Order: sequence, then C-alpha cells, then structure tokens
Amino acid sequence: MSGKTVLVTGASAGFGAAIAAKFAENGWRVIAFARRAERLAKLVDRFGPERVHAAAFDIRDEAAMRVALDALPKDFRDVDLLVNNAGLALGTAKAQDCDLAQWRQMIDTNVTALVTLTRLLLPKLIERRGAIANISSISGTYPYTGGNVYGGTKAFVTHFSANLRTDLHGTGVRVTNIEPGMAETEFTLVRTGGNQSASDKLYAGARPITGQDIADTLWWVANLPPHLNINRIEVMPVSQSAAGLQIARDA
Ligand code: NDP
Ligand code: 8X3
Repeated sequence: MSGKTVLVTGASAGFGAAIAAKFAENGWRVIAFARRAERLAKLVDRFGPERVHAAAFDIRDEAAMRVALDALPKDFRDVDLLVNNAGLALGTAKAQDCDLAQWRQMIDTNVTALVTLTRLLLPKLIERRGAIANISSISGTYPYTGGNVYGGTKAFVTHFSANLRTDLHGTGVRVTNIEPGMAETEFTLVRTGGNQSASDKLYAGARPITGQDIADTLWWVANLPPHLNINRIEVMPVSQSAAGLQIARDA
C-alpha cells in the first residue's frame, strides 16, 4: 500500500470509476461515493474492503454527505486527495426551451455539492498537505449551443479551483482543475435521458477521450513532486476543436 487515500465522487461510472480503479490498483486506499450502491459494491469486491470503502448516497444531500464522512473507517480518514468528479449535464436544448428543474439539478450537483464536500474536507486536506482535483470541462471555457447552465456550472468549477489555489496559498495543498473535452462515458446517456443511439452517434468515429485517459492524467498529476502544482489541464480528443463565433443577420 502507498499509505495514501483518495476520495472520488461519482465513482460508479465513467471517469470516476476509472480513477478509483487506477488508484486502487496502484496501492492507494479509495473512498468511493456515488448513488448506485451495486456499482460501488463491485469496486469493493474487485479490490477488497481494505482497499476500497464505498458509500452510496446522493451528494446533493448534505446530511447524507456528513454521515458518510463521519462513518469513514479509521484507515480511510486521512484523505490525501479529493477528486470532485461527480457531475452531469441534463438536456441539450437552448436556454429559452430548458427545464428549470434540470438546471437546478446541475447546479446542485456540479456546484453546491462540490463546494460543500470541499469545505468539509479542507481542514483534513490542510493537515495532510493534500490535494484537490476538480473535474471541470471545456464547456466552462468555450460556449456552445445548448451548453447554457452546464457550461456555467463548469465555469464556476474552473474559477473556484483558481480561487482555492489562492486561498490555500502557503498551506502546501495543491489544486488542479481538469478540463476534458468530449469523452465517451455515460455522460451523453444521462444528458439525453437514456438515448443510447444518440450517445453512440455522437461518439461514432470520433475517437473520444476515455475514462482511462483521465485516470492516467490524474495519476500523473497526483504523483508529481510536492513542490509542483498543475493549475489546470485542458484536454481534448484530436478530433475535437473550437468552432468560432456566429452571426445572425437582420435579427
Ligand atoms: P458519467 O455519467 O459516466 O459519470 C457521472 C458520475 O457522477 C456517476 O458516477 C454518477 O453516479 C455520479 N453522480 C451524478 N449525480 C450524482 C449525485 N447526485 N450524487 C452522487 N453521484 C452522482 O459521466 P462522466 O464520467 O463523463 O462525468 C464525470 C465528470 O466529468 C462530470 O463532472 C462531468 O461533467 C465531467 N465531464 C465529462 C465529460 C464527458 O464528455 N464525458 C467531459 C468533461 C467533463 P450515480 O449515477 O451512481 O450517482
Ligand atoms: C462535457 C464536454 O463538450 O460535451 O463536459 O460539454 S462537452
């Protein structure tokens, strides 16, 4: 065992599942949070309860989050790395056609839950001279049609990461904002309300980022010497690039 502990939110699928497996495989203790208990149980079965501790709850529920943190087994209490990964996009409609409940769910998950967990763990992370990795998105930098509130939540995450770095000046705590582009996970299935063919169509022929790519990137970040801080990483598949501005004439 490395003796180190990582807490990964959204460890039941996509990036989070790949990150949890990568760190567990390489000797870290992993705390895995997500709603789907059966997925987390598979992670515990695969690596053993001494390596992976799982807690299934909705991270929008602050009371449940506090219970999960209070219930961490002794060996899992010294968190060295917090990976704020759980998140989602809901819908692809233009702002004027969007569902407010979906907007609120994205804000509650991608922003409110992320800052809550971060605040609760900051004393421990400062004590351990630990690290935080926030999974933001290129959608926080580049606007696109239908990105509206999802992109807004990720712009928040990107700027929160930068502000955390500043507030944590002198503590030794490292903060990295990871900004992936298109990645094939369950992301589009969730975004489209379970439309597998829409998801398959988006990724077809595009060679998107994989969960493993992001796990490998984070593994590199986490294992750099402690005097180095990677502030932000923007990563896209080669097949994706920004497409520029638009003009509506006589509007
Ligand atoms: P997935 O849908 O594959 O995974 C999302 C994870 O978040 C799941 O484990 C899910 O677990 C968890 N999650 C969602 N809502 C909640 C909640 N309320 N409480 C607890 N856990 C929750 O998507 P990705 O792996 O792609 O997404 C991971 C992160 O990466 C997200 O923040 C996303 O915005 C970001 N991202 C994704 C990109 C992509 O193209 N795929 C690109 C850039 C960033 P469960 O459902 O079991 O609760
Ligand atoms: C997900 C990447 O480009 O689909 O954050 O918004 S994108």
